[in-house]
Amino acid sequence: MTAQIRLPMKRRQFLKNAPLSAAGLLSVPVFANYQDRKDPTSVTKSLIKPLVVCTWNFKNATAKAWEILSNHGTSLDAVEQGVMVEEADPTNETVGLGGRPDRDGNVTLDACIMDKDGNCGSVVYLQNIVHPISVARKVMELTPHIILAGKGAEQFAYENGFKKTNLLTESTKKQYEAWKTTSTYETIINIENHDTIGMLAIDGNGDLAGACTTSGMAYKMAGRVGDSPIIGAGLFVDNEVGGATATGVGEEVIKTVGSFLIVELMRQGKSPQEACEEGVRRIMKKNQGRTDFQIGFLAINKQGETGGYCVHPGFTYSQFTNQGQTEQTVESYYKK
Ligand code: SD4
Repeated sequence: MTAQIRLPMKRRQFLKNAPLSAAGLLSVPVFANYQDRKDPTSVTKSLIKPLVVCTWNFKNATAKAWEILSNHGTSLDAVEQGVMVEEADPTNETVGLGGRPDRDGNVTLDACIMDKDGNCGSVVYLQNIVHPISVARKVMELTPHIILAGKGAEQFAYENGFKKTNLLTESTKKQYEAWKTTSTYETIINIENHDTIGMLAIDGNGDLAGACTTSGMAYKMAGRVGDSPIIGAGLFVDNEVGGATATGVGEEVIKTVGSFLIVELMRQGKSPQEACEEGVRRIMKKNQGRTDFQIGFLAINKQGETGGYCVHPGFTYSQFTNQGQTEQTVESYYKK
């Protein structure tokens, strides 16, 4: 049995493009038998399902994932095929084809995927392959390992039928040539508006999966690996509790093992929103007064509640449920 409630102010999130929200007020379906979060692992059923969310407003990606979920597909297939939409989009300059290169001009990709049983696969520093997420899935399913790096990952990809592709586009090549003439390397806040895609889904069976894929920080040092392919940092899923993913300056996310932290906070009873806020606060505590970086966390719990929080205003996420597709703008540690 479902009922509609209005969320308290603190938990309210703001909807853009929310065709089903009335008069600008967010309401979400909740259920009469909603369980106490104090023991989230006792919840064996997802109450809002299917559900998919991803970092930023990647509507096409959540639409693709929703197509799979609404046709009784698994959350694993949904997150893989969902993020593949962005990997294949040459205009997304932080993911896959058309991703910005490192400072030597090479596009190097990081990705990981995690399923309902806690299995995971990851590729780091992968070149010349449009869909690192699918290579990561194959690492998970076909090898005794979890992470393959660089040349070994690329070789494994070719052995599994992936084609060699030049990932540098005319646009990213031009930008790189311009950057070389002007810049010494430093991280500039929101230089790339951090459009890494991290996606979390619950399928019709109530099972969770997640995927995260990126070309990393633009003009990074050759060999640099960020948080996105590191299980527990850029992504973590525990089918008993929930999942979390991150976007932004990966070094800071790795230092707190951010996504794992958020899932563990949810295990202790926090809502996804509260857990994301605590995750950002932990990072800011270690970086007191520092304003020159962005991080956004996104989380869902087993019940299908969602939440997000970021350092600076501007982080949004896309959501698709049987109530339709929305873009949610999350609150931030620093206000405008
Ligand atoms: C990284 N977290 O490599 C990624 C960057 C990112 O959009 O989110 N870019 O550190």
